[in-house]
Amino acid sequence: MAEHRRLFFALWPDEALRQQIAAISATADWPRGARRVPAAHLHLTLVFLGDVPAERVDAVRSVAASLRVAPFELSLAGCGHFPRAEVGWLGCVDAPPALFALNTGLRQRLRTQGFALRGESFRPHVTLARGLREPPVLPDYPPLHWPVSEYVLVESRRGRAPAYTVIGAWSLAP
Ligand code: 2AM
Repeated sequence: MAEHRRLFFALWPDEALRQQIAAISATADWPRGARRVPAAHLHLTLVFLGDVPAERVDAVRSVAASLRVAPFELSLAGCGHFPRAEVGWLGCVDAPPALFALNTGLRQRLRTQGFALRGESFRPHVTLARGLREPPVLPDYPPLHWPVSEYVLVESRRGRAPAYTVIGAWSLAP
């Protein structure tokens, strides 16, 4: 069978922000069975591609390189729950148009290149835990400031503990 790689585009917080998010997650009251996302894996998914034939990864990189979006700032606040996926997350309040431009720009270009993407709407969030049947209960926390200057392409390897590897990064430019 042809080799495939499981890929997604994401925003990857820097170490300081990751530690802030991890600290919130560490003090939450998680029910039994919830699987917390390790600090090193915390991210905001932009577009999930799923399994991509290895020979098409260069086309994915070209799509990323063809996009021009200016740097922007995010504010993480509050929390929420996707009941079907059973994930609990930190929300993104007043997300700027540039974030949606990045999502739409990537999706449109990927589709033009023949990549099949699901039609789901984009709800920016940072997943904190999986296997969660009920909404998370987090401590109160002040909004987290996230200056975004790049987006990344990530490979996800399945296993008992999934492993994420950043395999490409592109700078946002005014
Ligand atoms: P999440 O952002 O809600 O956690 C890698 O699996 C990343 O892609 C995860 O962050 C995950 O969701 C996101 N993702 C989006 N759609 C997915 C899907 N159909 N299957 C697996 N992961 C998906």
